[in-house]
Amino acid sequence: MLGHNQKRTGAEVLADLLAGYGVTHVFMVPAVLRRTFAEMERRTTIARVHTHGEKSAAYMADGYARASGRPGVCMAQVIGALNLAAGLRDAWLAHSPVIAMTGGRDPKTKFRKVYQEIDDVPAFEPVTKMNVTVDDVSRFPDMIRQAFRTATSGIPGPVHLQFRGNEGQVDLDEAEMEALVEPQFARVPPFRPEPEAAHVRAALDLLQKADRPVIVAGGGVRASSAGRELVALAEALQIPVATSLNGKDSIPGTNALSVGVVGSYSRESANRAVAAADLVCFIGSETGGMTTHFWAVPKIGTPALQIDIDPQALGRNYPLQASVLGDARTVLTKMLGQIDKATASRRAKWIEQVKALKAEWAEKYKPQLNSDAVPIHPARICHELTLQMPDDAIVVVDTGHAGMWMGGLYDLRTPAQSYIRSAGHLGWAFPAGLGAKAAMPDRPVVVFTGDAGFWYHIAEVETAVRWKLNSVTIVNNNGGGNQSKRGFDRAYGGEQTEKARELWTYNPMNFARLAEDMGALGLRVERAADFAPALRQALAANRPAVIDVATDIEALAPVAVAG
Ligand SMILES: Cc1ncc(C[n+]2csc(CCOP(=O)(O)OP(=O)(O)O)c2C)c(N)n1
Ligand SMILES: [Mg+2]
Repeated sequence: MLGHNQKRTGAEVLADLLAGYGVTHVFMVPAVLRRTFAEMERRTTIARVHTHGEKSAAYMADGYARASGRPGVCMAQVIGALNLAAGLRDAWLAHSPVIAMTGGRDPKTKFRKVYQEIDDVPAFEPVTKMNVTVDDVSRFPDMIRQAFRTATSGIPGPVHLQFRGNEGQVDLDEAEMEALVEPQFARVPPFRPEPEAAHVRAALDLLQKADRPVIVAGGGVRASSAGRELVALAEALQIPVATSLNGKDSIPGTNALSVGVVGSYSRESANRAVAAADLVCFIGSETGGMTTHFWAVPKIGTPALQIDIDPQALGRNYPLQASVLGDARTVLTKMLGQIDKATASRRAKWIEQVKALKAEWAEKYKPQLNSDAVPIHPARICHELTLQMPDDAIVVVDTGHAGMWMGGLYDLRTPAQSYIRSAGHLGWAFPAGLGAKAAMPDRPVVVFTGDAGFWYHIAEVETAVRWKLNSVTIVNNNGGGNQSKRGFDRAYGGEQTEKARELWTYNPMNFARLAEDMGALGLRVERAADFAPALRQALAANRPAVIDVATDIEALAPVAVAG
């Protein structure tokens, strides 16, 4: 059929395809696709990073994908498949293009109680855009192409391929195959769908006529790399910009029009500005619970318009006065081509009002941001990071208080800085940071996590050292999962008992010492003034670094305001 009659193994073809799509690392726990790994060594330069758990392998692939826009690949044999599936959940929530490969059932042995086997496929269903079995080796090329196409196109997201055989031994089989690559799907976005001109016009008219508009930029803006166009439009028309946590790096926090992250893990000035708006323009946002503080900010019924690549997102939670279907950057570019800058002046009063909201926030948090307290106040770390972060850093943030502290109090200073965050899973950030560093070795990667978050995958410090994945991990070490403090106070009807602390506190731990024992640089910081020099030392270390910061267990992150 292909005119050369040459048979090739699945392993050869899979190795060639992955290399052809530009994959530089795969993350896995063996044993899966062993022959493919041998072919990778022979035929490619792909690094085969074996980790201490399948979930962290999935998080590494996710961090790799979010930092670079290129699909991240992770793998597990049949017994590890559900551990891998668990790790795809954050990628699913954050729309990250992860390709998961597992070993799976062989028709010869299924239903015979073969060792380690269950039917894993259904478990991947809720966390993937495509969930398929590859039972015959001749299907390797088309299924791999479909995996890259699906992971990167439309709203990106994870996919799962289950290869026949508990270790995917179908890769040993031979067939006439060609390792044809479609480079378009090697990164996000493969397409930039054009909007309808009339829809762009209608949306722009609304924005230009509004007296108090706000833009809410979501993860779709970063997926489309539309930050520059977003800032250009906001500046030309004088429209304040709030972001979701996923969209935080679409506008530097230091920009005069940036009001911060809106929603639940947010900044007061953002919630106040969005609540006071007479028109909210959502761009690349799901308008989900987290970004809208469970649909309280803005209130449902606030005049809204929406720009999105997904028709099903348009109007899901807010009735719309206009909607534009298309790629964010393309839509914003079209708008910029026909704006009337003169309309900006009608918003002068609004801009003054927003400035006052920002100043009020800055004044209120000044003492925390500059605190010299011992143990250290976490807000001070956020402020130091705003000041000290390298201009091209990738910042990777865990959830819980870490997400609240950094989402609300940390500011990116340059358009070249990136920000990615756990979409809900505690423990995501440290392994995701290793994946980010694998994908973008020339950029500094700085992780911010709590101690409970760091405990999850602490064994991966050894992986980081082994693979020279030189991220810097800052552990906000308060000796417990203190986001739980408020919840347990409530559960005990006011104030929890001393004994209740056993539900959320840990033994004191020096993570710097543990990190050193595993071969990383470990630095312990107990006074705020020592943090900046430690960060500089860690960034220059040329090996993975863990900065263990002793912080105040009583410090509680700011809670969201409803307006
Ligand atoms: C997989 C998972 N399990 C449980 C939670 C609930 N949770 C959110 S924050 C948190 C504690 C966080 O502790 P730590 O990382 O030390 O940060 P801190 O709040 O102390 O700053 C927990 C248990 C979660 N988000 N994800
Ligand atoms: Mg903690």
